[in-house]
Amino acid sequence: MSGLQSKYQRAAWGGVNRAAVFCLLAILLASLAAAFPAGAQQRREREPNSVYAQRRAKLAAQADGPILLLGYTGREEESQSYVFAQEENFYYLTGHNEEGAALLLLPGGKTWVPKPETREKMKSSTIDGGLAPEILFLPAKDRRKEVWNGLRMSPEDPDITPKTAFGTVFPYSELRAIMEVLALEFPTVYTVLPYQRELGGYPHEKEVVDWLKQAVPQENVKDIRSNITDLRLIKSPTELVLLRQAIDLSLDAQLEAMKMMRPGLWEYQVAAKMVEVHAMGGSEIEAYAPIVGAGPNSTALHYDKLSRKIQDGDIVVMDVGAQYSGYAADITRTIPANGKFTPRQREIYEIVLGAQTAALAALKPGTIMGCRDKKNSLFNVAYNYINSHGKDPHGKSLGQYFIHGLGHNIGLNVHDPGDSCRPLQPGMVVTVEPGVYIPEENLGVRIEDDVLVTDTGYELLSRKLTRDPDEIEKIMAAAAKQRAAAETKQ
Ligand SMILES: [Mn+2]
Repeated sequence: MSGLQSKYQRAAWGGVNRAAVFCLLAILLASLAAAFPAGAQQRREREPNSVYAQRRAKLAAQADGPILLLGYTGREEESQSYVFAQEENFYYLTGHNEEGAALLLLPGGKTWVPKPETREKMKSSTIDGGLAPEILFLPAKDRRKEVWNGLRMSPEDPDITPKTAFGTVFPYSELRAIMEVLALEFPTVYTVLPYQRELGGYPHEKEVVDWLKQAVPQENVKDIRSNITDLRLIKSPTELVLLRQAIDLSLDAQLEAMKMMRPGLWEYQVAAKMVEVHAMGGSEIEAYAPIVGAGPNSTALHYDKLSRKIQDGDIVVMDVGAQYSGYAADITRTIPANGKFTPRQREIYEIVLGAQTAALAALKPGTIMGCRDKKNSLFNVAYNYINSHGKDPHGKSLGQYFIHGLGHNIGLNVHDPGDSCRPLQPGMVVTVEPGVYIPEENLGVRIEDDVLVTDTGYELLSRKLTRDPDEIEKIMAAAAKQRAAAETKQ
C-alpha cells in the first residue's frame, strides 16, 4: 500500500507519462478494491440449515420482545489482508458469512400481525400482511460490487429461501422502518449489549446500540448475550465434526513440527510449516497467531514474534491451532530443540504432565474448571499437583509459576464464551492446559489438550498425538535419523 502511494507521488510530480497513467490506474484499482471488502473466509463446511433454525427458535422462545442482531459490515478493519469473517453470535444463529446482514427474531414463533392502531401509524407497506417470526436482512443486489467481489446472496435471489432456510429475506434498507413499527407494540428490544466494563468490549456492539437509540429511541434495549452463550456452550453433533477436524489438523501440524525441530531453525520457520499443514488440510485461517517460543521465549505466554534462531539446549513451546470451517482448535506441545530433554527440562515437563493427568482424571460433568476459590476445581487439582512437586532454583514451590487459568471453552472462538466457575456439562469442549514458566531458567512448559465433556467423563479429542516425553524423544530421534540419511544421499 505504501509502495503504491510513493509511486503515485513520483508520477504526479513527474508529469503525465505512461508510467504515471499505469500507476494511477493501479491506484484506482487498489482503492476500489479497498472500498469493497474482498470475499469472506471460504469455510469448507457448514452445519445444516435446520441446526441454525433450531437455535433461533430456542432463542426466540426466551424473549418477550424482538431480538435484533447485526452482522459485521466488512469495514471492521482497513488492512488489505483482511478477510471477512462473520460476527460469531450472528454466524452461530444463521451460518451466514457475508457482510452487511441483520437478523430479526420475533417472540412466539408465529407471524406477527400489527394491531389496527399500529397499522394506522405505519409508514411502510412492507408489513401490511404481518411479519414472519424470523427475518434475514441482506444488502440489495449490487452488480457493480459483484464484479469485484464475486456473487453475494441477496434478497432478490430466486433460491434465497432454500439457501438460507429463511422464509423471509428483506433488503437491509427495510430494517429501520420495520423496527420503528415494532416499537409501536413492543416496549423492549433485545440485542448483544457491550460489556459493562472499561472500554465496553468491541466497537460493533456499541454501534448496534447507537443505531437502535437513533432508530427507536423509546425502546428498552436489553441484553441477549448470555442466552446465546448458554446455547454456544453445548456443542451440536455437527459442530463437533468441525472441531474434530480443526483439532486433527493441528495435531498433524504439531507432529510435523516435532519431526523438523532442530537447533538452527528460526521460530517462524517452525510456525510456517505448521500453518502449511493446516492450510493444506482445508483450514481457512489460524485459530490465533501461532506461538512458537524457544528458550527464554518459552516463558512468554502469548509470544508471537517468532524471531529467535532456535538454540541447542532450548526448550520450545508450540501453541498453534487451526481454524476449520469457523471452529478453533487450541493445542500446545513443548519439546526439546535438540531432541533430548535436559534432566531439569524433563523434571518440569513431568510435573506439568502430572498436573494435566490429575486434572483430567477428575474431569466429569458437575466439576468446575477454573474457579480458584472453589476447593475442588480442576484448576486447584492442577495447582496443588504443581505446588507439591519440584522446586525452583531457590528451593521454593512451583505453584507461583503456574500463572494462567487451567482452560477455557473452544468453539467459534478459541476463547469461546463461558464461565470457568460453572459446572461442566456434557457437550462442552474445553482445553486443559497447565503450565510452569520459570524465566530465571529460560524454562517454560505448557501442555494443552482439547476435551469433550461426556455423560460419564470426557473424551480426549487430541489423543492421537503423544504427550509422553519418551515418545516425543523417539519421534524426534527417528526424524533426525531420516534427515541425516537424506543428507548423506545428496
Ligand atoms: Mn488455550
